[in-house]
Amino acid sequence: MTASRTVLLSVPLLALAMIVRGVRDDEGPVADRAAPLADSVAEFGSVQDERGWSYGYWDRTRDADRRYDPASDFRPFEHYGNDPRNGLGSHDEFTTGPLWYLEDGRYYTSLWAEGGHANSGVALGEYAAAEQWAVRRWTSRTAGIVTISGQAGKVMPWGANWGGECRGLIMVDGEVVLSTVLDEQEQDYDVVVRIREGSVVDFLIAPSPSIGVVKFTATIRPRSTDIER
Ligand SMILES: [Ca+2]
Repeated sequence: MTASRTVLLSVPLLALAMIVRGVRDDEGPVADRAAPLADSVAEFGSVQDERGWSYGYWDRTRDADRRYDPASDFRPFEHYGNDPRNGLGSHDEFTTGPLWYLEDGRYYTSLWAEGGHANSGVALGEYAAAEQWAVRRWTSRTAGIVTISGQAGKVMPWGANWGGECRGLIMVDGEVVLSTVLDEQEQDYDVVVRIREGSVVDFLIAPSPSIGVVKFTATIRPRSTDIER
């Protein structure tokens, strides 16, 4: 069963969201009919910074202040393709497609079209004990109010080391606009935010300290008519 989680940021936006969400017809909610500005799955690819999307991580273990600063703590992945040692891309239980990753066989930290994987600060076999959050980034070329919606949850546990929850966060220009538990019940989410031209929207997958295969998708749609495509 799919649950729904909605996060609304302020009274004016709450009012706006309630109005929009209250209007439905056979085509579904009004917000769903707006053509997306961005789609994390459809626009996933092998080139960094293409169509506004980039793929990287934050190494919290090596961060002196242990606080995520989008301007200085985001590191882009350098490797794209398959991960034969980690094996995330070759499991029968789920399909990732090609992945961006940090270092196959040393860290699990990676991203693929529908999701990603953090690395734990707890040592797991030959894997380095480093708390690394996977960070999918979208940089806006427009300004206005948008709805960010998608699905988030752990795809599957792999026994004791991979049981338990992870965390998913969305940050807009360094401000947390969504923080959610990623457990084995996949959830729909949507959040209404104001963005500016050049805004950085980060989708973070964090260990808790459990890790695992996580689905975290995002579609960004305009909420207001002042958005220029
Ligand atoms: Ca920092």
